[in-house]
Amino acid sequence: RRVPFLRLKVVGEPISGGQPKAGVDHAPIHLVNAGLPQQLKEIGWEVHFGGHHQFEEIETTNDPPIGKLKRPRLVSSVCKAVADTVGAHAKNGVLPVTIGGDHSLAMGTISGTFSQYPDACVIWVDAHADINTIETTESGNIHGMPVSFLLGIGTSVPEFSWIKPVLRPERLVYIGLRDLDIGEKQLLKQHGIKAFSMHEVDKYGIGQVVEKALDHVNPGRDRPIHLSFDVDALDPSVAPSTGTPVRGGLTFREGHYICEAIWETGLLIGLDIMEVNPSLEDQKSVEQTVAVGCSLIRSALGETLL
Ligand code: 4U7
Ligand code: MN
Ligand code: MN
Ligand code: MN
Repeated sequence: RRVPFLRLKVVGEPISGGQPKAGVDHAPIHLVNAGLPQQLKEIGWEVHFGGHHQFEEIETTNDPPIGKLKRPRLVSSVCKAVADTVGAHAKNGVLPVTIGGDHSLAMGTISGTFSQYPDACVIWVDAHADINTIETTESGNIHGMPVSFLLGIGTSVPEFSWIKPVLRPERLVYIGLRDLDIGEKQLLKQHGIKAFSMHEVDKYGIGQVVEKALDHVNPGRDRPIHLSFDVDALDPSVAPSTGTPVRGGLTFREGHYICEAIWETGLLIGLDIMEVNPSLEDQKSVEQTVAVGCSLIRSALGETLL
C-alpha cells in the first residue's frame, strides 16, 4: 500500500487555538525553511507544499468558552477545514503529512484519513493521552481532548458534531505516555484502550513495544495506519521546544525507531507531527527541535540508515 506521492500539507495561522502558548502555529514554516521539502525529494518523494496560510479566513471574533473548552469555535472550524483537505488528499492517493500546530488538529487529520480508510488504526505517540472530555478536562485546552472526540465519548458538544466517532477503542494504541490526568486514566481503563507507557518502553525495549502495539491494533498487518506523533513524547533533552514538556521521555533513537518500524509495515496512510513550538526555549533548542521534527518525518517516509 505504498503511496507514490507525498503532499506535504502545511497548516497555517490560527492553529494554536487548542492550547494557550503562542508560536506553535509557526512550526510548519520552520520545518519548511529547515529544508524538509528538499530532504523528502532526496529520498524519492514528489512533494506538494500546501502553503502556510490556508486557514486565515477563519475568523472568530466571538468565541466564548463552552463549558471549560477554550476557543471551541475556532478550533472546530480549523479542524473541519483540515479534515476536508486531508480527506481529499487521501482520496486522491496522496499521503497527507500534517505539521502542527497543536494536537487538537488530529481531530481534523484523523477524520480526514478515516473518511477514506474506515478500517484504519491509529498509533498515538505522546507523553499525554489527549483523551479528556468536556467532563474531565481541567485545563479546557482542546489539544488535550482530540481522542475523546474521535472516539465519541463524553457529552457531545454541538459545535463539534461534524466529528464522527470514526475511531474504535481497539483500533487505538498509545506509546510513550507518562503524564495522564486522573480522569484520563479512568477513561483508558473504562474503554479498554491499550497503552505502552514509558514503563513498558523501559521494560520491553522499543522494538518489542512497537511489535506489541502493532499486534494489538493490526494483528494481520493489513490495516492502514495513521501515525499521530506529538514531539513531547520525546524527552525534553531531545525536543525542548514544545508547550507541555514532561521529563523521562523517549530517546532520539526510540522516537525514530517507531517511525522507521511503521514505515516498514508499508501501511502508513497518514502522518502528523505535532506540538513543535519554535517560540519556546533558546535558539539552539528551537533548531534542535525543528531538526528532530524533520528527521522523524523522513524516518516515517522511508529514509534508511544504510
Ligand atoms: B498534548 C493536559 F492537564 N492533560 O488536558 C490537559 F496535563 O497535545 C495536557 O499532548 C494536555 O500536548 C497535553 O491540558 C496536550 C494537562
Ligand atoms: Mn498530544
Ligand atoms: Mn503531549
Ligand atoms: Mn504538548
